Amino acid sequence: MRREIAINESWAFLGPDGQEQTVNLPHTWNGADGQDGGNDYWRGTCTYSRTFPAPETADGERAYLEFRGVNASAAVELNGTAVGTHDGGYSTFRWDVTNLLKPENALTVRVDNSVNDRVYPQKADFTFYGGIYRDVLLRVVPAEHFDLDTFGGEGLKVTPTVQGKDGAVRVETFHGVAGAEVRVHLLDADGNAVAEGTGTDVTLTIPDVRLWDGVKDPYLYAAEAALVRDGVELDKVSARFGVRSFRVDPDKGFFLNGRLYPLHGVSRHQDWKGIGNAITKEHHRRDMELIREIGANTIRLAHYQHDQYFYDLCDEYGMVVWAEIPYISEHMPNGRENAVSQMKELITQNYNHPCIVCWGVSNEITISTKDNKDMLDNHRVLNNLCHELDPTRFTTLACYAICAPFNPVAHITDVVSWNLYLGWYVPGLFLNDLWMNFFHFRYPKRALGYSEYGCEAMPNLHSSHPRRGDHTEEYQCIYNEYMLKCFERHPFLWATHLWNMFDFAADARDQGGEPGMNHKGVVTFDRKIKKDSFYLYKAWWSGEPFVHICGSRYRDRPEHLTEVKVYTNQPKVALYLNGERIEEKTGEKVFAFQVPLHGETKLEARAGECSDACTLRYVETPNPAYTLPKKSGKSANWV
Ligand code: GCB
Repeated sequence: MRREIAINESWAFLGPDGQEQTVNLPHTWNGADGQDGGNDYWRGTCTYSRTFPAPETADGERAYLEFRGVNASAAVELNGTAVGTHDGGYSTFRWDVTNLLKPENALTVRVDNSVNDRVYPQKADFTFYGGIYRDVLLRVVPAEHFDLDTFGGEGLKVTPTVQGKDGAVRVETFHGVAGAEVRVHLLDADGNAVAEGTGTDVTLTIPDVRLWDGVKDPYLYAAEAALVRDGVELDKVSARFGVRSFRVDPDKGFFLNGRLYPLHGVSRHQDWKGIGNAITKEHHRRDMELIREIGANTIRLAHYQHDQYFYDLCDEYGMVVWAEIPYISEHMPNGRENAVSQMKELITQNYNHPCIVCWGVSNEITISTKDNKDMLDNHRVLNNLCHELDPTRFTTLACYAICAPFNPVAHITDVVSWNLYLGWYVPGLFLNDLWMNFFHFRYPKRALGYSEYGCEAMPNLHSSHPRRGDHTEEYQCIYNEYMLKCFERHPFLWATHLWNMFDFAADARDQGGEPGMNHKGVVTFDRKIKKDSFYLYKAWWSGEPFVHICGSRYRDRPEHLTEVKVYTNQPKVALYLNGERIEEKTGEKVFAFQVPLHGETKLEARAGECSDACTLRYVETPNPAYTLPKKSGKSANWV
């Protein structure tokens, strides 16, 4: 039967400095220099090599060498023979290497993240960390097995649909084994069989099906398929799935299982401070924990395919997911083959995840490419490919702010979204209302979403007079308070995705603030600080009772009367000053108090059973550490 051997430990790594060292996977060579600004992180080819003993095999079993993420291109050699090459840094790929195996094996992987004109991404506001940053496995499978040779898939495709109270589940399996039949079982979450049938393309019914119902009840079933000949089981595969229906209404928004289910959530980049993309399951779990805490019900997994484990978490916690390929910021005439192959891999590898509802075709392509035939054709090719490989989901794209509403590229996919930073890169928060109204009026049948909006903040920067561009937590709060109300005024949006849940690295970025960093996160890059805006979202989206005093990091204030904001999802907040109750307010989500400040003052906010406390201090002169030295503006080396 099938088994897996991880090949993650003790690789000899020949790095950018020409020195060899021993490393374990996940690994990247840009963990430090890809995060410090200057657009000078090392891009080139490095080599990983190691030896491993041949796995024990019997009865003609086959051994596949599988890579779950190598950025960006890989050339693999086993025992001196070229096994294959792969372009694209975010997907799984594998080869059957059985015929090359010897008792002791020498494996060499040349990994290349250098600049070129054919593998996406080449231009974008994030760092393209080079390395083998996800697992490498040796997968031993029976001689006669389900297909493992097509775009990194598992040879099993599950398509569930809701039919009244029942679920109709089509299970397709792929194999080239003569004389064998496929026996399919559907299991509930406790492992009980709920339906069974035989065939490579069979549709089974789950009576009284329990739906995968978003964050409230993300119920998962499993499909198991066995390849059988003459009563003997040759191979077995399984996949989890969820039964749900969804649709988008351009006037009302997103519907899940027939009910209006407004999608409000965040985007996620996968990198962490100091370790880049070389993250572990623990990092993935922490990210999901924070996204759940804020109360999001959707995640845009930007700007590339994420780890399978994270899609699994999204399935388990009921997050509705936008999945996409890194066809971003620039159309490359030589990049079509790669965009197509990344899309084929994305869809094949993720087809069974109930969390995914749409495929994102591109992001901000017009930022550096004028409309041209080849670019538009490429969008049509990708859009058609998505429909062909997966007629059950819709397609979308994220348009650049300066892409006009009538631009043809915005009218190719099934729905459309815009990345709009009105009130951050350009003045005028009110422009968001105008923009949404205009688009909806002009294109009433075209569902519109906000794929990105956001504002930078560093938790050490503060002001009593926050302004656009100052990177203070206080302006980030003003911006986000406006946007949340604005979305409420425009309920027709099919989804809104805050850019971004976490600060992330973009080595080419130098826009004031910390070079190499994008601080639009509501949680810091190390995931240690939840900025005040985090709690604003929590107040809007989460039912978990809490109260939070904003500005606790803005401790030294040169004013005798200071505004203190409190975010909570409770209806009443009482404020205590040095233990004395000074005021109670009734309201919703955002409560602003005018607080007298003399010397050191202990503040406590109480709301229901919850409380939060901090200490503020009157100072004569403003603390210079709270101010950003340079001015920010929309200019980045990558544009
Ligand atoms: C965008 C891009 C995203 C950037 C973001 C920003 O529209 O899609 O990759 O990071 O703007 O922060 O400017």
